[in-house]
Amino acid sequence: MLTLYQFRHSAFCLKVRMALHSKKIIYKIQEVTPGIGQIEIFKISGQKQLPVILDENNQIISDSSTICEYIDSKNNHHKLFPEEPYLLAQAKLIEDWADTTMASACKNSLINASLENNDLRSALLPDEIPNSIKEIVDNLPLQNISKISKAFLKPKSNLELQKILESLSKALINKKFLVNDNLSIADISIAAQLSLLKFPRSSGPFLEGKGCPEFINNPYLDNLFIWRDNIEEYLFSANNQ
Ligand SMILES: N[C@@H](CCC(=O)N[C@@H](CS)C(=O)NCC(=O)O)C(=O)O
Repeated sequence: MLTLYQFRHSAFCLKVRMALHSKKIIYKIQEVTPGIGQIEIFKISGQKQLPVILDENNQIISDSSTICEYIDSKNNHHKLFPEEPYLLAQAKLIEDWADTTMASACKNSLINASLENNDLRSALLPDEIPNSIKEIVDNLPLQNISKISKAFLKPKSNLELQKILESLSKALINKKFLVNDNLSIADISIAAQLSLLKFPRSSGPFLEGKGCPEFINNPYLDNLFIWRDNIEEYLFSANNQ
């Protein structure tokens, strides 16, 4: 069986889980501890980032885009990368934007939000970390760090992301999928990064609905988060396991 090495709350790992579910591929998860656990990842894959997969033939693949292309080639159920060149180009351009510009803006926003919110900060720690240590992290006096970090983070990048996502939200009012009329890598990549702004059901009860207040409380983004929840529901619902 295929093994996915992951960090529980990584958007790139969620992207791969979504791709695996869309192709109805059975897999097992190996949670990796940030830092120490990445030494093993480096040994097996030659780099330290997650996600990484190990397939039935002991082949190791890293990078979510490469992994998704590999997953898509495994069977013909729900092609994630459209065959028609124009649609393929559209899907890949959206995937690339989600994985780069969007990913870094979402990460900045989440870091900022978690500096200000104790609950969010401890819920994001890996499950294996004992509660006693989580409590210490909860009580760290991070308010001053928060002020310093705000001075370094560019608030502009957050506003630009909000504007683009508002357009996307509007564009998706009468549309189920971003490219043509089928689920593609474009939908999965955007939906996965949105998890950092407002955690979906698949992030578990402690995180579901939490995230970055300026996105969660923006009424123009309601439709986008509903669209994301529908995609999650469709991929992760019991009858699609
Ligand atoms: N381009 C990579 C990015 C993966 C990535 O940034 N992974 C993060 C987790 S979200 C990571 O492993 N960070 C730990 C590190 O860089 O040491 C992909 O698409 O898989």
